[in-house]
Amino acid sequence: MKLSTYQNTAKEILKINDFGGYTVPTKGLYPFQWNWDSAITALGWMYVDEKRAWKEIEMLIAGQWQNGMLPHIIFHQESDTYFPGPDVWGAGEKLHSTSISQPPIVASMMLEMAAIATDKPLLESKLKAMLPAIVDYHLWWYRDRDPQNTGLVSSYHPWESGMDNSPAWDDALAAVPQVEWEYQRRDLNHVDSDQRPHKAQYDRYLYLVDFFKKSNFDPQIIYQNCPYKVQDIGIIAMLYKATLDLLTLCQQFKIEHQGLDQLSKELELTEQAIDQLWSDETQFYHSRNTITNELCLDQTSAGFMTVYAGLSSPEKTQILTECAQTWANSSQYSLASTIPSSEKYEPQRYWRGPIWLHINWMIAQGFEKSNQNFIAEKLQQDAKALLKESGFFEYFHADSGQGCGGDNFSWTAAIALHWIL
Ligand code: 2M8
Repeated sequence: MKLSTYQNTAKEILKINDFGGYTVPTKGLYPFQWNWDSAITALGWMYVDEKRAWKEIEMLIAGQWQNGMLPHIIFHQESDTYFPGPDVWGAGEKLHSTSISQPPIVASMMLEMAAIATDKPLLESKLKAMLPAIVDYHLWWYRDRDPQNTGLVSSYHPWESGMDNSPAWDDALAAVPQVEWEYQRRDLNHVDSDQRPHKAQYDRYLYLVDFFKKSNFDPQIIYQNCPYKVQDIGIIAMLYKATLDLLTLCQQFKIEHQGLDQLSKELELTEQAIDQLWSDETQFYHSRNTITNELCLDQTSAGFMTVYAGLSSPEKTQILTECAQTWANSSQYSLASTIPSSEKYEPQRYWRGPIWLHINWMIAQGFEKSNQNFIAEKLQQDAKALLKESGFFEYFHADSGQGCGGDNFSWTAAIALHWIL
């Protein structure tokens, strides 16, 4: 098939998932607006219609809470194909939403969008209108999720990490009680159960959702009593990178906001604290369960986000480069989301092994900037092969290359347009 045919398919996918200003990740399985999906998808829209691309982020900001949080899901309209929906979350202000966030990459995507924008007046007016809200969003992360100024924000739910059933959360999640009420999952109507999380995990995901509601979404109560609190290396690194990118945009477009100095200080705090998440034993960066104060010693691709963020020192980047090489060569396609030598590696099960192309892209950027082009190239080549062999799936089996999860997936289409094709 010709390159232009793939590009047209990617553009068509964005159009069929367009619900009028926001894009669903894929129809049926995920019928609402997801935070980091939308940020990536906006970048894809730049190759179709720039005005529509900025609209995607406007719709995300439309769901912003007064405290600055941009929710993980905005329930713009009803749907009975997904669970848990707005009734279970019982949250939201101007719009129904969830009460947690997701990896804060929107500022980084806006910087990428600014770099390729051809309509400069549109770019300038949109950034001037939207950047203050994004600054508020970052301030929310640092204020509500790091009240003790450790430099390392906490996540309160595996769904907040975006890497839902990653082995990194196994122990932290096992300590969360399970709901006892009956419920009906809808994801299994769309996807094989061996590609999705287990019931034991859903029982706990739902307990946390209930806990937030019973705590009236009060940040202090949640900070003190949440049975799941993790300093997620992925979120911390992506937040750091996005804060740098946000400050760059604010400077470039002369945005004034009284919180900008605060953001610069937060960057320094994270730089000073990041090595607390390095393990000498595994020679890798990990998340930390702040309830037990233990590192989550599983090796997942989230650890490489420190390279993407420019947070790892040259020495550690060298160690991570060697690690990435072995890791990439241990499955048929790279980069598996869990190290294939782990006994927890499952090449088809969601965030426990499969390949996610947006993650490949971010990790590749990190290694490219560190002059480790061979890894960046391998990730890009494998992404291209997966796309050509299997199509625009949500994620891919790391050994067989089979497309897994939902088909016609928005972030896969967006990353294809921006990086792969
Ligand atoms: C997946 O997560 C949702 C919950 O947020 C789910 O499984 O129901 C994750 O892959 C997440 O990272 C992603 O944003 C979302 C929509 O694509 O699906």
